[in-house]
Amino acid sequence: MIDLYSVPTANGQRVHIMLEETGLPYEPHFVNLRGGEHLEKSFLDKNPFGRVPAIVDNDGPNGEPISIFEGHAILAYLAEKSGQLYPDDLGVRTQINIWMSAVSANLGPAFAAQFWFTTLAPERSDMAIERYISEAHRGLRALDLLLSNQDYIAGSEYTIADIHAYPVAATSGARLDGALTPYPNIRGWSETIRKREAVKRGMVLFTDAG
Ligand SMILES: N[C@@H](CCC(=O)N[C@@H](CS)C(=O)NCC(=O)O)C(=O)O
Repeated sequence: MIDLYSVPTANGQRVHIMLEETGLPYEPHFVNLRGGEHLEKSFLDKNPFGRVPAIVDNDGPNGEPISIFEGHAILAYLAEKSGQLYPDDLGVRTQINIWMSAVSANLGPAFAAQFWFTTLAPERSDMAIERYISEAHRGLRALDLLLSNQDYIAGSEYTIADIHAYPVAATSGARLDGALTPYPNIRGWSETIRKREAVKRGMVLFTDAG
């Protein structure tokens, strides 16, 4: 059994979708960030950075429990464990790794900073807000360009790279003024993914919590 520790944000949703897609049995645990649960010792034992999502696979390698954090690492682990959504072909895998890294390093942090400066910062900074909105658009433009030539991020097949990027478009992208209007290829791709039953289940997990 896998224990999932998460919240209903883009970072969490990609892991919820992946668990639903693979059909691996899991038990969901909502982490109350406002209440500081992510900074308690019991959670830091799972992720010393004190961030969700994290999973604990009680039946990990050699039958030992393993804690995993960072969405990219969790998706890769679940794909390897289940043998799904991460094709062996080196070219396809490389394309998956490029785009998962790009989403983790560029798009994800741009939206995280945009959210922080827009809604949480004690003082308003228009320069910071503009900077991170512009970085978010830069990432979305790149993804839209990629999807102008192919159905999915790694080519013709739905993979963990799509699961990694989808909530950034569906949840974080929806926060921008005009949402995804300038990105017809992301909208088309997103619409196809949205219809998957596992995606529907993953996207609503915890939405009525806390
Ligand atoms: N790079 C991490 C980002 C995780 C992250 O920033 N999670 C947020 C919630 S969406 C969090 O735990 N924030 C609490 C904090 O930073 O104190 C990932 O991809 O999993």
